[in-house]
Amino acid sequence: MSNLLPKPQAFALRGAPLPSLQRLSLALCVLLLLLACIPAAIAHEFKVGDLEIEHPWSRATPPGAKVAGGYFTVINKGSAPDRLLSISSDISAKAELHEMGVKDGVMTMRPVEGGLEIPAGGKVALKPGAYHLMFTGLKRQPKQGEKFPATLTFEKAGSVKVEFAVEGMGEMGSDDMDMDHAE
Ligand SMILES: [Cu+2]
Repeated sequence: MSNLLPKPQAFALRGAPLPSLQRLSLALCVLLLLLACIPAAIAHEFKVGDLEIEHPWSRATPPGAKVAGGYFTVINKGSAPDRLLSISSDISAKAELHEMGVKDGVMTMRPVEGGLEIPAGGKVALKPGAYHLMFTGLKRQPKQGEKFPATLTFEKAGSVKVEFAVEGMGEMGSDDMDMDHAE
């Protein structure tokens, strides 16, 4: 007779699925909150496929300058890595992807070979002193306060038109490091 009574563990097991359901609904709430935030950020953010390109910006250049930097953050919300392959803009003859590093104690800059990987679920920031775009052969000087269009091409997500907001000449972004580009 006593064998028919459920064992105490059985109750414990039945209760088990609840915490994971709570976790799931918490995750849904967070997701909804994030979605609700998107309209506020739309001012200067671009999307293509699983990628988000946040705040592309450049810097005003002195008269006669032939190069200007380009900076932004790419967020990959997808489950596969993507690659930034090329950039084009009417403001310059060419646009290159550069990375900076220290070689023999000297800060150097070199083109990124084969594009810049944007890891799945990750993000890459292009900023002064790190990865950055270089608009070379400027056709005119970007002016503080304006925006100029450019096209970014990714291996999987394809091409997207963005606008670079031009900030002041001394603007360093989040890092206090920059260097002149010999051209
Ligand atoms: Cu550069």
